[in-house]
Amino acid sequence: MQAVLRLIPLCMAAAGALAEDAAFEKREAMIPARDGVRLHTVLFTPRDASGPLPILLERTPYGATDSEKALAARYPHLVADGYIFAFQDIRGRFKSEGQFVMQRPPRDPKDPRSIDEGTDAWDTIEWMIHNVSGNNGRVGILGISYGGWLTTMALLDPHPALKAASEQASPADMFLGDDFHHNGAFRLSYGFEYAAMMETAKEANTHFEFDRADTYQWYLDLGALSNVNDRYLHGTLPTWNDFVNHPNYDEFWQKQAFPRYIHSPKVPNLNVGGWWDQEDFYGPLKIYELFEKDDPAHLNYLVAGPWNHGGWARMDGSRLGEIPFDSNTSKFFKASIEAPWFAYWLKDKGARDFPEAMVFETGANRWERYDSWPPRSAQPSNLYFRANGRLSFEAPADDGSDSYLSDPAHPVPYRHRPISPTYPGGGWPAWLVEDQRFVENRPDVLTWQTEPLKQEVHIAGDIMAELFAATTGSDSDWVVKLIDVYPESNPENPSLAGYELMVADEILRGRFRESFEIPRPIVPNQPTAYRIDLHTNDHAFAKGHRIMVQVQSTWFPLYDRNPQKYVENIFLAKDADYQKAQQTVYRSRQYPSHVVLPVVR
Ligand code: PG9
Repeated sequence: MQAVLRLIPLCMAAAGALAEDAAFEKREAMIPARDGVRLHTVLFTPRDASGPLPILLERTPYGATDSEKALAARYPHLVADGYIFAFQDIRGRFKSEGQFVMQRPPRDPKDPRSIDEGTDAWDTIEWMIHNVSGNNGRVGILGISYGGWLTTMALLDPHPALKAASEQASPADMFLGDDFHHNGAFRLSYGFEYAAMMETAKEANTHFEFDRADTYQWYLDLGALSNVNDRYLHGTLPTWNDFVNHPNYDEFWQKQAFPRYIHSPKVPNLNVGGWWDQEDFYGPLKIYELFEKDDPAHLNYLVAGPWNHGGWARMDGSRLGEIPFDSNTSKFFKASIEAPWFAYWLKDKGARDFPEAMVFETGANRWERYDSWPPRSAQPSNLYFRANGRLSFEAPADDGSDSYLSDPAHPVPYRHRPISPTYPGGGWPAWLVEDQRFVENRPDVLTWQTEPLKQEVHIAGDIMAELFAATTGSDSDWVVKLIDVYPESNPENPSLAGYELMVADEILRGRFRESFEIPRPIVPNQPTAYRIDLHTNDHAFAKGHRIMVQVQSTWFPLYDRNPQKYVENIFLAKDADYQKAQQTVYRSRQYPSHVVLPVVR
């Protein structure tokens, strides 16, 4: 890409020097993008630099970091190593000009006037290397989640001065696996609350005001999704309207998803994900996989740790909820992975000895270095649903099934009630590690489990659920959860006695079982095969623990309720469309429902 930057007169407005003893000189700049829109950027230059320094750029829709205190709290390890830091509001948010578009799709490169977040990053880098004094001509970019997505956008057609990146928890596909949908099932509470947060006010992250303390009850009282615009939003939030207008995996979703744009990496990139990321776990693993397809220069790397969304930056990583990890995994990440990564590429310090995949094995609580991900050593092993709630590595020799009534009027809560709003705080950040006993005895949750394990079962790699199921309805959701059950007596950590820890999970909206583009009704009462990708993991089920699988058809209000009757567009369904359905999960010779585990020992 040619630089078409219009270098308008330097618009660096000194924001006033900080206190005399401040470690950084702070400046604010309105950096011009190629279409004239100016992007608000806060720049921190170390006062004690002994020579030129690289610039680290973080772009965000949530309000650029603008205090030295916040910078030091966010990047202590990188501050210690010495960088110029640049924090930028993306277009249309906070103090930047222009129009915010939720996940603005990559531009058409044939149109020279087109812009996207990649060109904004490009123009910012071009401006900075010419206008920020004391820089060494090299720029790194990093960010978490939306910031990770902005980082990935900067990698599609990177500026030549961009020499290192770390995409962290970036979404990759909002219909298939990240914040807004999983396998076509709509993430109701997240989608609604996030759209309200981002599109209610330009210079604020707005939290929707619920009039119920338990949002489970609020969403249930809401009824059909068509009531959202009728009662509350009245068409004012573009993102909500996009949800309504694009119920299938159409061009709208495909043109903002990364598979069609990511090719061979041109910039070294450290992809970072958390095993219990409640928002974007699919994304970083998918981005790693896409870049990995053609990486002859070996520029693409993976880190996966025992974290929730951004946990490596926001908490010490020695535990998540009740689950201990025996060491400060975030400190390890910052000091031993992230800092050396940028120091090597931007400052020529250290050695290029990064493992291809640095992965934390939960359960055993240790870091493992792999030369590929998923590891080649894993053996796919089927764990079958059997009679009397048993799970076994032996296939069923008899016929059988289990069933439950799924009632949209009484959906299974996804975490303990009362369910606080998604943001800020509350139970959202650690819900994936909540003890699943709170739903185990519900009549609409089926459970199968192994005997206590005689030896450890270590899985590393990709997990798949192969479900054979029938419904009396003509559409249905299927949720599968893989759970590590702790022994009833757990002297090492009594608070975990009998604990049911979810290690993998996913939902599939049945209408999309054959195609995400073209939904089809389910034939009622007919055993039907469903493949549900439970993604990738590295977990040791310890000796004495059990492996458990649960199946259910609602997970509320994380996912909207499936009416269980086929309608063209669930966002337009009426209250009367929601109906009960009798669900049957088969565990027979002909229909042997099972999960496929990548067993390494
Ligand atoms: N999960 C958030 C998000 C990223 C991208 C798009 C929409 C939402 C985030 O934490 O930034």
